Amino acid sequence: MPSHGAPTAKNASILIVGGGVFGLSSALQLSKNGYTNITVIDREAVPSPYSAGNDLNKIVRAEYEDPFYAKLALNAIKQWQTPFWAPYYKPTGYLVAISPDAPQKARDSLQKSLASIKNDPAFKHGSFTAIGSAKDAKGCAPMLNGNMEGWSGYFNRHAGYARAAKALEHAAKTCNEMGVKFVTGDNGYAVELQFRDELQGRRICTGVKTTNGTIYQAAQTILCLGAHIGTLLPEISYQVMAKAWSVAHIQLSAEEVEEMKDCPVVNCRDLGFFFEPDEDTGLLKLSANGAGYTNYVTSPGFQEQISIPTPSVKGIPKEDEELIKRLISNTMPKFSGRQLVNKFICWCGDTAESDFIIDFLPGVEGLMVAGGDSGHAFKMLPVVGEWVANVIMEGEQSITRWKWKDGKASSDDISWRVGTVRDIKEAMSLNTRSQI
Ligand code: FSA
Repeated sequence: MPSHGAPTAKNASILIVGGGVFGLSSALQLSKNGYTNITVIDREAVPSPYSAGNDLNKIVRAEYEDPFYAKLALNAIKQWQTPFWAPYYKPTGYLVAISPDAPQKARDSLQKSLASIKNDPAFKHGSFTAIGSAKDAKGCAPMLNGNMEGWSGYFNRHAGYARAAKALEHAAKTCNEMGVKFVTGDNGYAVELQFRDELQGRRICTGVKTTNGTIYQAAQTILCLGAHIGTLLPEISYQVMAKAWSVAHIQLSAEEVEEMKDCPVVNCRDLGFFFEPDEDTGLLKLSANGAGYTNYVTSPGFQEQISIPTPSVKGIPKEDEELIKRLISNTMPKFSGRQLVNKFICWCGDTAESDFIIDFLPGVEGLMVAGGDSGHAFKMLPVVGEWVANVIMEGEQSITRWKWKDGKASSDDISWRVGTVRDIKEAMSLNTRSQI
C-alpha cells in the first residue's frame, strides 16, 4: 500500500478522480511512465464540463510575479510547441496592459511579471515591445481600432493561447489509446472517500464510493477535482477556496473572424482579456478581471462555512458585463453593440499564494491531491503530469510550496489580481435588482 516514502508499484491500481487538467495530464504521464492500471472517473463525459479547463481557449504565457512559475511555464511553452501539443497551441503573442484607472497593485504586478522573463535566454532579441500609447498597441495588434486610451504595458511575442477543450480531448483520447480506463456519469461521480483503519493508528484510503453506490478500490487514489475538491474533501477548504470568474463571448461573422485573425491575447489587467476568435464557431471569448467570487455554504460535518462551486448561477454578474463591454469599446468599438452570448462563471480552486497542491494527505495512506490550480494552471497541461508522477514515483513531495499545508490560510488578497473578493450570491442579486 503506497504512502509517504513508499513509491507506488507500476502495476498498482491508481484511481484518478476528475478528468480535467490535473487528472488527464496525470493519467497521460503515469501511463507513459509505465503504470498499467489507471482508471479515471468523472461525473460527466471527459473532458469534464466541471473542469475549468474545458473552455474554448486559455492563456499560455510565461511571465509570473514569481520566477519559480515563470520557469515552469517556459518549460510548458516548449512542450506546447512539440508535435503532440502544437495543434492546440497558437502563438499569437500576448499584449498586457493597464488602463489609467489601474490600482498600484496592478502596475507593480505587471512590472514584476515582466521582470521574471525579460532577460531569460528563452526570449529571443525582439520578443518584447513596450506599449505606451494606442499607436504602440496597434503596432502589435493592427486589427484593434479602439483608442485604448492611456494604456501602458508591453507585448510579448513568445506566448499565445491554447485551444483548451480540444487539447483536453486529445489528452483523453491518447490516455484511452494507452489503456487508461474511463468511467463517467453517475458511475463515475465520487461522493465519498473510503477508508480502512488498521492497527497502530494507520489510516488507509481504499478508494471512493460513487453516487449510485459503486465502490472503486485502488491502491492509490488521486483527487483531481479542481474547484470542486472541497465537496469530497471538506478539510482541504482551508487551503483551496472555490472562486469564479466571468466568461462571455461575442459572435463574429466569417468576414469578421478573418479581420480579427492572429489577434494576440489582449489582457488589460484592470478590465479583462480576450482572444482571437475561434475559426470553427466565430466565437470571440472575453473574460473579466477581478478578485473572483466565492460561494460560501455550510458543509455537513465541517464547522466553518466553505466556498464550493454552485451550479445554480446562470449568466454573469452585471458588474463583469460592464467591464467586458468597456474592454470591447476600448479595443474593438465596432463590436460594442454586440450581444454577449454563452455567458458563464468559471470555477477555479484558489490557494493563498497561488501555489498548487500536489501531495499525499497527512496521516493517510493511499490518498493524494493534485490541484489548487489558482486560476493559472491550464498552460501547464503538458507538464502537470510530470509533477504528479514524480510524487507518485518518489513516494513524497519534495517541493515545499506544493505540500499539503495544515492550518488556515486566506486567499482573499492575491497580489496579481485587482479588486475585492465577493460572494457570488450577493453579486448576482445586484443583477436582479437592476432589472426591477
Ligand atoms: O494564467 C493565466 O494567464 C490565466 S489568468 C486568467 C484568469 O481569468 C485570471 O485573470 C483570474 O484572476 C483567475 O485566476 C482565473 O484565470
